Amino acid sequence: MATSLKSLSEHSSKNILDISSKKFGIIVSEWNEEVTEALYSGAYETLKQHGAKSENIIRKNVPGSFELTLASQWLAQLEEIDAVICLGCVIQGETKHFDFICDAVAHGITNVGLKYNKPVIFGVLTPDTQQQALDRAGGKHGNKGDEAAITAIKMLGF
Ligand code: DLZ
Repeated sequence: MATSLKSLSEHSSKNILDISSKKFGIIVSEWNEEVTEALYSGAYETLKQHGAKSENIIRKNVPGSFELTLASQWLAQLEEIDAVICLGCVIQGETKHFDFICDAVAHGITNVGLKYNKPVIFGVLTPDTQQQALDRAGGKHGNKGDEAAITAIKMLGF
């Protein structure tokens, strides 16, 4: 059975944080929009369920996952933003750029998080097929957007 992220209630209570005053940036890639919109819904609702205020959740779109890095920098450099969640979907069968895009985003947003000393969460699906992506965007394998939001909250409570 695949492992999944522990929910906040299963997580150590010392890491649970009042996020009502925390400000989140969520960046959504428009490629594979059906998938990324579902990831966004999951992330947004999870933040709200854990106490984030809707006015403190800032959404920005980018054309594709490759652009997540620069956009995450634009948000992370803002003093008022506490954490950034990057959502995208790169489907292996559809692009020879798969490895380039995935590597670039993974390294890029890692560097942004280190540079600005803030959580910048990798919520990018990298499946072989669209069905596998849908299965992880509100389907039978849950929603990785929820998990990205929970990861952001856990990191803020570190
Ligand atoms: C070009 C491209 C391709 C072929 N496939 C995807 C994909 O599956 N998922 C995704 O998020 N973006 C894709 N892109 C677009 C790139 O991320 C990027 O937007 C362009 O290369 C322009 O920089």
